[in-house]
Amino acid sequence: MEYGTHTGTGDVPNGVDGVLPDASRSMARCGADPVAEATDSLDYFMERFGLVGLPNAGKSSLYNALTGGGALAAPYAFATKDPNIGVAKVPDDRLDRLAAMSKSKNVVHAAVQVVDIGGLVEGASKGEGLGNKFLANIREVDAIVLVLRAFVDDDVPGPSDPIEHLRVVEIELALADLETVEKRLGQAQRQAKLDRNLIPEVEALEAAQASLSDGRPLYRAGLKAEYREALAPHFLLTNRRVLAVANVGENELDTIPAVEARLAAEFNDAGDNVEVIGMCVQLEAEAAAIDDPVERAGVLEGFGLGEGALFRMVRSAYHLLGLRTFFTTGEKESRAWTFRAGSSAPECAGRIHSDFQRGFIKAEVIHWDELLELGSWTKAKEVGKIRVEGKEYHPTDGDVMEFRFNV
Ligand SMILES: Nc1nc2c(ncn2[C@@H]2O[C@H](COP(=O)(O)OP(=O)(O)O)[C@@H](O)[C@H]2O)c(=O)[nH]1
Ligand SMILES: [Mg+2]
Repeated sequence: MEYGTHTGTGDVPNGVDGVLPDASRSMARCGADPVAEATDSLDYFMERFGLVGLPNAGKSSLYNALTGGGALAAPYAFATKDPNIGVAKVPDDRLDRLAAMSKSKNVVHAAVQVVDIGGLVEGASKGEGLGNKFLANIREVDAIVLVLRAFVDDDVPGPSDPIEHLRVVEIELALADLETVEKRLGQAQRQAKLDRNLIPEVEALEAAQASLSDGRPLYRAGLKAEYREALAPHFLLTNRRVLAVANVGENELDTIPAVEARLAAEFNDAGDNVEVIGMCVQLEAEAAAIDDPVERAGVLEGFGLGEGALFRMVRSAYHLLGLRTFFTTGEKESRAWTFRAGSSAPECAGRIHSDFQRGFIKAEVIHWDELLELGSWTKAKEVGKIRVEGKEYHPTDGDVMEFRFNV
């Protein structure tokens, strides 16, 4: 019987079989850094963003800016050897302030996986380019980042109108989905004659078919929530949220607001499913490659990019997926943890370790800004500002928590 708390010290219980991936289990035996262990296990629930777009839109440049440079690349030991999958951290000023308050030795930001999905060309849905491999990769992501070229450069082949890029990309994705939907629809219609429970699925598939055969992706189709849910098991490419990035040229930074407005108007039927952001990927990538934050800030300033668009982009993508953050903070470590909006306290505890969820007893909670104002956990406790919450509690974005559990 173990009884413990998690206080942001990163001391995940050791010797728990069947929970951590093999690599980190053996690392535990070698007495490796517990933080590295925990981050390895995190790969298992990190959300994935897939970069999708036509050749020369700037996908690989954006991928490098997000995962390879000094700005956002997260210090995660990464299990996969796939050069097209990387990790970007989610910048969060609240975490930095909590870490300063606790004088934490370690600061660990939340992170997302980024996948550079090459191979989308006109005709991809009919097997052109990478065809099926492309489609398989894209099915594995939680959200799609459409990279749409808006820069003019005679040395780089291809159209430079983002709307033209968007048209081609959307047609390919919609046609691929149409094929999946029609295959299933025929089957479901036959089965529904014997099993009336399948009727809602048939209706959802019919609604999807109507939109897709007009070349309209499902994120624009205004499908009701029940339909989108009924379609979820089919892993359709366009039944998910989209972040559209317009890649504007380095000499056209002043056009960013106009390009964003034009694209946003183009997505006026997509509601909350799409967010639009304009940036110059090349300049962002150059700045991101600089490790020293002060020097990097200077370069961004010099380019006229403010804090840079990468931060804004990752934050938008994170929110688009309905992801929220809770914190743990202590001298050893302050850390941001990702959870889905609406999760319960035990589910949040499970983000740290499955034992915390299984043996959940209670959570001690305070909102980050209140804690910061009081100056320390001890002080907050003294003045009775730490709440004790049970299994039914649903944490909110910005909660700082300690869990008590029993395994
Ligand atoms: N001038 C200019 N060139 C860019 C910009 N972004 C990307 N490129 C160039 O466009 C080419 C294609 O970019 P890449 O990231 O490889 O595109 P991908 O095919 O979508 O992966 C490369 O030569 C980049 O250097 C930009 O903002 N301005
Ligand atoms: Mg590329």
